[in-house]
Amino acid sequence: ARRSGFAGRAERMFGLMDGFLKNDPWSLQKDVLHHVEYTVARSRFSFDDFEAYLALSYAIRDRLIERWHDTQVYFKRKDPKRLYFLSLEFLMGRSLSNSAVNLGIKDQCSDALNQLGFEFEQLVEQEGDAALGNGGLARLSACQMDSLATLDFPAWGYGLRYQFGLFRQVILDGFQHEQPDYWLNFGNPWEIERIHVSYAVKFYGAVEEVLLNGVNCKVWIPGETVEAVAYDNPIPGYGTKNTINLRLWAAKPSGEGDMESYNTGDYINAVVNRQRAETISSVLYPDDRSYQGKELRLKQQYFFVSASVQDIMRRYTDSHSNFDEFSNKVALQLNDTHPSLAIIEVMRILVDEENIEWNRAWSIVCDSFSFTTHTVSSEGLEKIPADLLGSLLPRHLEIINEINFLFMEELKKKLGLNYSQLSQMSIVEEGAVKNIRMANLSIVCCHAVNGVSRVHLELLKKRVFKDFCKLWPQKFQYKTNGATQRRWMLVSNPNLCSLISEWLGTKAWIRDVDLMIGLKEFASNTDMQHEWRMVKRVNKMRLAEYIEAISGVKVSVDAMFDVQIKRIHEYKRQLLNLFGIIHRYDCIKNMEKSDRMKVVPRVCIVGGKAAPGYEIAKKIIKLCHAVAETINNDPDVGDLLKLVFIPDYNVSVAELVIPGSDLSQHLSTAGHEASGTGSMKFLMNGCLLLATSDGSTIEIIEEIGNDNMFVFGAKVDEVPALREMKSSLKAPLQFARVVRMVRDGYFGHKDYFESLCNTVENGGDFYLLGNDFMSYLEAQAAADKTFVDQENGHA
Ligand code: F58
Repeated sequence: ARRSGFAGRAERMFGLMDGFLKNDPWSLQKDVLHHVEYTVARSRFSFDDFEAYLALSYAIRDRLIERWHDTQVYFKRKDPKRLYFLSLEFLMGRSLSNSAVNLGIKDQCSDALNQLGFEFEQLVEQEGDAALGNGGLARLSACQMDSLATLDFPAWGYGLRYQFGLFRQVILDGFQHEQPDYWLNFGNPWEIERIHVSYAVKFYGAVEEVLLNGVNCKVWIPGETVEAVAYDNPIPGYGTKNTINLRLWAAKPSGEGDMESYNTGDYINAVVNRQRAETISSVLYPDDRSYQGKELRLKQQYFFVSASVQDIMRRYTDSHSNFDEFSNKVALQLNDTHPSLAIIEVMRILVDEENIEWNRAWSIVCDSFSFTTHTVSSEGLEKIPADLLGSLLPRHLEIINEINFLFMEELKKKLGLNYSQLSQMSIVEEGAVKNIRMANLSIVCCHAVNGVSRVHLELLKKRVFKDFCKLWPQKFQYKTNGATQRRWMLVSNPNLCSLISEWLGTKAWIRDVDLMIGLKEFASNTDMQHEWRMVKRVNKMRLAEYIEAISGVKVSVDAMFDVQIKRIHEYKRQLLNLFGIIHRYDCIKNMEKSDRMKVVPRVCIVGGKAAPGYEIAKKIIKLCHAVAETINNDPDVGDLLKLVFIPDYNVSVAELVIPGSDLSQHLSTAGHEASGTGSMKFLMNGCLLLATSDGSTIEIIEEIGNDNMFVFGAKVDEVPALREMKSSLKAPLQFARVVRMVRDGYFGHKDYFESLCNTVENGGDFYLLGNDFMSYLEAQAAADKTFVDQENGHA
């Protein structure tokens, strides 16, 4: 209730300010031509698609800036509690279409362009993705920014402006190769460089004790300084003027100490060394699950945290003379543990620079910070070698040790001298290499810890953070992930949206997705079914064209489009999908010709990137290509079965694939996917799900009912026992047969695939593919049946 009251006030306030810039096609066209001539510096009588894309983007950005200013002025005056979302990753994808849609000016833009001889949809294709993240966690950050803006929150996101985003995946002879993502090479019209918003970030050096006003104080004398420069990316809400900011930091050499190094005489070396500062924000780490304690990664984390915290504190102290109100005005939300050094940085500033007494600083920090975890296994938790942290950030290590000391003392009082438990909960992991456990640090210092689905919270309670949950049950909660319907329907599937708005008689569902339930009453309406199917068919045709363009494979839109797109990982079990496809192929080959008529034709689509060092994941990609090569060229099979791998999967590819899918697969071994968000995007687009009972799927099943999806496989609670029994379980014959085909070289590359086969046989099979195989095939058969029913008008 508080939120909507607030939103109402914001709306009234924003309503008072009518922008300078008009949004009719004529004004837009004038602005586009202005930018062609004066920003892109091309003649307004001759410019190409890319230049038109740039000019249109600048024209839209002007409108974003206007709203952004109004938003900042409004919130500055109101001084509400602000939400700061700190994340090392944001997968924003493209901005043009999304901005035009959220500003409500897409049709006007189209009209303006048509008169100039350009097409909006074609210009959209000129934009590269902003891929500043790996996978689900990073795309969730982007969706959350859209929601925060739309729901009128006074929120800002903070992140890193990597010069190279997630690597580009190039497939050569079926093998993945990685290439740098030169996303900034042609400029980025969506960002605003703020050279005057910059902060010095310090590293290395030592801590010294000095006497200040008769008191012994710790002073950190850093050894290196780098400058953080802000790049702002305005994020518009839908149906509101609220436009929030995503502030990304880039590293630049610092001007500090220039004279000294130049005076030493080695001018060239001094300049070259300074330039090295830029490496801090140069590249995103492409690992989607685990960490190595790398110095550069730690530098990135602290660089981003230090700049963000300085910026946040500056904004706070602009209007407050002390820190009494800090936690009432500032909420710092950490996206996983990657930005958790922010906690220590705030503590350090309060204690060392603001001279606030430790206990008071501690309570300000605990009240301000909360964090979300996206991990299900203890092995996936982030650890940083204490030596590394101590050399890069000596004062921060001291503060961590002090926090841990006080925490251990408190624990001893509560638990007694239970050393095993104390050592498990300690922030510092003792051993040959001393590590700082960033999750333990975050739990101890934050007032709230949240999981990303209901079962995720249960797993946190039962396994990952068992002891902490017992100690502080009130801290732990969950917020099941979501996906924004603005990006995943309005931008990517406008025809379906028009249909929904027409049948519902309102567009209100675009801000409040629950209203889509109203469609239920039309579910059996044959007109609606027909229209729905036509929309799907057009989307499938578009996807089929794309598939042919990238792979040369012609696919029939009458076939079921069966899709699995996500990062390649053993736990996500793309291998189970491939084994299912091989089984299907084998069945078709071995059946009587007359029976082939009964086979439901399928186009199996797989896409995703493997982390560059993840050998098994790379082999899965190669196997997919090898199987596709055999199947797609087998005349016995024809249109009954096709397999295509979509290279370089990213947000904009997902926007094309999802609306054209009939069935989507989410096959994680139960208990391994913290939530999963892909399934939600498919569902919104009227696609059936074939999934294990894992992560958010469990809640989806409760919402839509078991009979509206194909659920298979072991349940979360069954998995541990199955793993224990694994060596005594015999894999079904059908499973053994498909693995044997791969082992024996049916798809070539016999030696190369051997280690892949070993992961699922000989007592291996940690992810239980053999165990789940038969129920997977049953679910697939049920999907076939439903698809035929639907084609016959029974669905
Ligand atoms: C994902 N985590 C979860 N991590 O796997 C997924 O179940 C969940 O839906 C999603 O977060 C959003 O909550 C994930 O994507 C990463 O990519 C990290 C990036 C940095 C390195 C460690 C993994």
